[in-house]
Amino acid sequence: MKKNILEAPFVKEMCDATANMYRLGWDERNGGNISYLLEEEEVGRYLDLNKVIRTIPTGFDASALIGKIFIVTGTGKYFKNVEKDPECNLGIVRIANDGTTAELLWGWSDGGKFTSEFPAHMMSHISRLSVDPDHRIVMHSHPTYTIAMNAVCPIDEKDFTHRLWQSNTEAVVVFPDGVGVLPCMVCGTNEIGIATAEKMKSFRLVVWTNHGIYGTGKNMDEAFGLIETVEKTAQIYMLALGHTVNVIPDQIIKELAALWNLTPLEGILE
Ligand code: 2HA
Ligand code: ZN
Repeated sequence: MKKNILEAPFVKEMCDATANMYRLGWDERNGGNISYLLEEEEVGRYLDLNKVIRTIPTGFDASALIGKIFIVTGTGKYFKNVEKDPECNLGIVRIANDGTTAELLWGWSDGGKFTSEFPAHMMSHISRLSVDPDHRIVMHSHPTYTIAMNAVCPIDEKDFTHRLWQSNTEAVVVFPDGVGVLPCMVCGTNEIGIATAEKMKSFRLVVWTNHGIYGTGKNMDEAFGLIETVEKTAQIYMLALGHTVNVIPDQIIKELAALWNLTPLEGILE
């Protein structure tokens, strides 16, 4: 007897994350998407893993993820609606043996499919897993102040990271590894997926200029907490912009990192 999937912790986590992100104003309309790598054994308690509802072409080679199972938000779906109808707004897919097909095991009950940013998500999972075997989450969002910062800052990830570290003492402690920055690109393509995944080899956070941000982590709290800290810091930066008389000195940023045994990304601090 299989357990009720609507009570699965991973479904609840997707509902909670999307609801929180919507209420923070980060994910208007169908903005944002999340994918979460699940354990086969865990999913097997809720679903018959031999029962494929339908198959969906991925449009890229995900061979490095063959057999891996993800719960993913759907294309065109609104974060605000996930909690009240998870089975329509979410899907659980397994990457098939050909590496280019996703097998739908549950969800998208209205005939839907995964987010348009599926390439960026899957390619980012491959990159993060190559540096951290405990990695699980890729989260994409459109937080307001982070995007506003893109309008007033050069497209330079070291400079962008420095401005964040200078604005909030939490910043270097939460993301000593910095924030990767991509220029403005056409979203929903394999090209932006490849560029994002390249950054993800060294960053847990990647900004898409004039669009939004990606955060990753071992669990929902880590990915969410990274984006939340960038966005809070970006809000401080934007509120102070044009009036700034104090920024956090590099020496203090270094001491904050040292206090927590963290190594700040090189080439940023004096
Ligand atoms: O899913 O956020 O980047 C909508 C988006 C596209
Ligand atoms: Zn987006």
